[in-house]
Amino acid sequence: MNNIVSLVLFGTLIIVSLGVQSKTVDITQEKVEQWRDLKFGLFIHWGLYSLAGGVWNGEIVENGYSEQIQSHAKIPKLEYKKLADQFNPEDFDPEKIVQLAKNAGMKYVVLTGKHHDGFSMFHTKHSEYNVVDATPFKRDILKMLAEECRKQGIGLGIYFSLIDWDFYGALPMSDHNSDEIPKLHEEFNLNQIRELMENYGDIVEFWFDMGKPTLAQSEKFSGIVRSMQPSTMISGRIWNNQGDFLVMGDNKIPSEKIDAPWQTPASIYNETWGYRSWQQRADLKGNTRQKIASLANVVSKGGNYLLNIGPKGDGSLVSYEEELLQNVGEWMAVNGESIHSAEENPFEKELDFGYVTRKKGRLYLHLTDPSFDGEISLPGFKNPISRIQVLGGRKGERVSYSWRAGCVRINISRIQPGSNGHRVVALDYIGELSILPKDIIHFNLYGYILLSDKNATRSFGYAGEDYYSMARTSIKLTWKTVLELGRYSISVQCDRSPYIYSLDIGRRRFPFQCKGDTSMMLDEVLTVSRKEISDASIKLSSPSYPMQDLSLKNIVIKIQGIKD
Ligand code: H79
Repeated sequence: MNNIVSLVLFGTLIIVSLGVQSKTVDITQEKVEQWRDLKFGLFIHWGLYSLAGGVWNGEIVENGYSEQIQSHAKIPKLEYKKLADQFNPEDFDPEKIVQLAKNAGMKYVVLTGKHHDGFSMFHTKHSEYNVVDATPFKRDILKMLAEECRKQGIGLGIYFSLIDWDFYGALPMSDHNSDEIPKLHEEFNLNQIRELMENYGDIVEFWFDMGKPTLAQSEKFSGIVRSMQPSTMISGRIWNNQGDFLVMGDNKIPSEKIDAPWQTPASIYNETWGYRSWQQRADLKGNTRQKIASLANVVSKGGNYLLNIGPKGDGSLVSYEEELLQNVGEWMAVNGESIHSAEENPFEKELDFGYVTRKKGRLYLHLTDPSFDGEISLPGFKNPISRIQVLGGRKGERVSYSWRAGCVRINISRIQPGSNGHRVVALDYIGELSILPKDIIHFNLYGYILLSDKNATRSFGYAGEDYYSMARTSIKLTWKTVLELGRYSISVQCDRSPYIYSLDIGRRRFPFQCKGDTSMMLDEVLTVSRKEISDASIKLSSPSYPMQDLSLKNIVIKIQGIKD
């Protein structure tokens, strides 16, 4: 009797816990998908440093970013804090800023809630050094922006520096910003994160930055965000691989697609994020085109582009930045469909004419060079084409193409330049997209298929403990092979590693471990019942975080027919 009761209880428990587990997974996937769909956001670096604008005591401060002038000009804390007495941004117009972002095709805005100087642009109970208690303005900037975002229907994100040049319990400023976080400072940060997650509505992304937290601290900070709003995406700069999305280095775009959520934060000028009065603001057209190309580049690699402006201390916008966003908006009004909800480049490599994004039934070919004139070809593309047109082109105007040796050639020479020179050609195709891979691995002369590091395609990620340890990782190896009908044995050889890997061939999964000795035969047999191109891949069987390196060296897999 007792046994039956406990069995029943046990059964119920399993069901409950499975239920909870699968729900968490669903939420995570959904939040990732929603975030990936945002594609384009507005970053705003604004704070006390904006009043200084890159000048201190009448002198230009050339080194470093202007939002870090306190550090770069070695300004004593009490001197710097006096900026708060002058912070009265009468020209701050959240309605205009949000409208500008929306018109540029951006789906959310991220404001510097607290930068390294420790000044809070929101009302906090935990320090008086904030925009409500320490300035003549006396209003909560973050709240004003949050309300406006809600009104106009776009998302809000918060930037939060993990270092603090004001808080007495934090380490003093360093020249690297990768400072440890003492206990008192940790508690202060935890309290502020809680306030931010509680008082400003839904937060689409929480943008932690810099510092060198311990793993336990990264877990605590991100844990609060997750427990209070499970749908908030957390930046990788929470460090120790605890983020929900990878943040590339400032203004950096990876050279390959990344198969996990990631973002490029970009400033309008490479030299600064915060307002700099003496900044060179040249070639607006060229800079606009470069930002559009970067946006297309990022989206073609599956990422999200966060473009920054640095308003002045009085809250007004720099006209160069405003115009740049308006220009991007004009381009987006015509070409936005190639960005929003678009997926990454389906081709193995980047193509030389520019970037490719796609939707079901449609490829977008981004011609970044306004003078490009000639033919483009799409390697391995075989689908029948129903129409090719340039976005924003004259109604009914089609782009001509021809097939040569099984390869499509698209004739660009008669296409008019679109707005801002970055033209997008939309190619409509019929059926499921199928691109014939270049390197298909067949049976070799000895009658087996050999998959190794040398003939694999590698998927990259980035991981690390802090700003300075971030490095490229290999997260997946893939091969395209053709197997004939039959039964096959699989043997594996690789250097010793502590992890369990899964080798997927078509829909079959073969887990294995690397003991480091000679080649070992896997127990299970692979049966192939249909001859077709199939993917083979190796991943970590249960990675601790999405971008974990495979730590797999000298892998050789041999697939050999079994003679009955
Ligand atoms: O908010 C922006 C920067 O202020 C912040 N992150 C972006 C989004 C940031 N803080 N620190 N860092 C980025 C990295 C610091 C790099 C440094 Fe340097 C190396 C600081 C001093 C030497 C680069 C070169 C920045 C200033 C000079």
